[in-house]
Amino acid sequence: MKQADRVFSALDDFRIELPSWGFANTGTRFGKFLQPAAATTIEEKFSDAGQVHALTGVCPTLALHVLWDLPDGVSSAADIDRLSARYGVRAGSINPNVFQDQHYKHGSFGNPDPGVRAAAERHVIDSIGIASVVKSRDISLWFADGSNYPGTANIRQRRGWFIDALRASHARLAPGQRLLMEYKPFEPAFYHTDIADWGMALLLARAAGPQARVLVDTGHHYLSQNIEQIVAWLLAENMLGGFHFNDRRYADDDLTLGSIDPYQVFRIFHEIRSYAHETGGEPDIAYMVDQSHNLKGKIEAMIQTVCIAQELYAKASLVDHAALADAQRQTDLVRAEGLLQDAFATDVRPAIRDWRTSKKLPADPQQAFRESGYLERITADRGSRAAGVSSYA
Ligand code: RM4
Ligand code: MN
Ligand code: MN
Repeated sequence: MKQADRVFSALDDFRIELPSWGFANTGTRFGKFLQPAAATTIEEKFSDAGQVHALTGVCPTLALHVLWDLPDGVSSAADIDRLSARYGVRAGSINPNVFQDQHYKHGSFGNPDPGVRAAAERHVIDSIGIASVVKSRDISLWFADGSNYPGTANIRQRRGWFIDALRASHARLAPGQRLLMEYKPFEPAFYHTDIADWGMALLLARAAGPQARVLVDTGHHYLSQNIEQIVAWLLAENMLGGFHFNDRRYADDDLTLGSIDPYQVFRIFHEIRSYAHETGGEPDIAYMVDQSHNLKGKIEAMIQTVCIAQELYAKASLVDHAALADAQRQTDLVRAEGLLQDAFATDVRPAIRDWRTSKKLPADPQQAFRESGYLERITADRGSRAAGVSSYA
């Protein structure tokens, strides 16, 4: 296949979900810098995501956060159909929140208090109900559970509580729905985190039931960890459910995907393309962005992320798998490595522009956004209201 054809067919199948929280005012634990254009209602989040989808054509779904977007549970879900019809994006993964309420101070599924564990389980089960109402497939679980000081938590006992609550939650899934298990090494807990790495997430997903998979947030690894190897193993185990895209320099920084180490993202995509090539089937992976920019313009940052993801995915689709297998067989190390380096060094931007034009999309979505006047319009409309601050961070 010609290079341009490879890029076209790779992009045809590549969809990226946007996070509703990426359009809201967020900050660090030291403070927030408010943006007048930030979305403060779910309608504004749908509207902003609709802009990104209209310009890139590859972001048809919006991840929703139950506490921030659907505070009244199933009854707030009723409006989602109207918003989807109006703004052209559907509800994506449903993200329960079992970390912000005061009673979660010592954990949710791992809390020593059975009443709090039950409340967390109820919230996850309610979230599964919301997913059914808004016709979402994935319920994406991230737990802040952990402890700050040695000896203060019974790690094995908490693991058992997690298994019980995950099984009970999994039992409520409708056919076709999935539970995604996200892991994170530390923060907010600084001594132990109950689901700290992919091994723990994998074991818990297996214990939960057949519809559970692991979610890899690219920022949730220690420095220098080989993320593509984790991806390769999860693919081989048929346990890779999805990604949260972002980049990191120090810890869970939520920087723009590929802004620090684009070759890492390329290598992750290479493992996925290579798995598809070898098995002859596309793995079923939900690609989602998990970034909420404090300094960059939110919509611009999303467009930039989507374009970078497409570029790196397209580059990974250029690797010549037959030649690579041959070089690996012959242990021709320099040729094998060179095949990856050549693909990574290829400028795929002209082919991506052509792909966009062929889909009647703007060749440069960022420029099209700047020329659209949307940002000026929402800055004036939203900025004139009393500064509303959304609940996140
Ligand atoms: C975590 C993780 C989750 C996100 C929370 C707020 O670090 O990335 O996906 O929902 O932050
Ligand atoms: Mn995440
Ligand atoms: Mn994170």
